Amino acid sequence: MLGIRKILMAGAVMSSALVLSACNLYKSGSNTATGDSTQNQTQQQSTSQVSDAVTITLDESGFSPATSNVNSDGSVTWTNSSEKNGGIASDPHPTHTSNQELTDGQFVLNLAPGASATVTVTKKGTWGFHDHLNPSAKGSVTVN
Ligand SMILES: [Cu+2]
Repeated sequence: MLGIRKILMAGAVMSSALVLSACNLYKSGSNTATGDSTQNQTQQQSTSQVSDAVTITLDESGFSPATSNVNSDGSVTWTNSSEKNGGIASDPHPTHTSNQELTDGQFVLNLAPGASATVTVTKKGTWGFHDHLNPSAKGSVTVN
């Protein structure tokens, strides 16, 4: 008789512990989800706003923004703000076969200092690009 009571009590303690931990799991789970979605919204506003036209500037420190989002059928305007010639090229260097829409179908889109050029992009995906004359300068544009 005593043995059965002990087992029953142990069962009661265990099930209340389970309820408590389930409660905590639920609470921390929902807190985490809220934090994540707030963070994602902030990131989207700062780095991945989708628009019909983006301008990507090349200067001595590389491309800015290094990543951007544009709608399919939108445009990318390349601006060379550096004091050197720029050679906009689709990845991968040196074959440039990924997406030459970025360079208006050309192997390299040459930009003199101060020059700019606008191209139309239609192929959806994330496309890497670089400066063919300085391949360590790179970035990507996502076409949505
Ligand atoms: Cu290249």
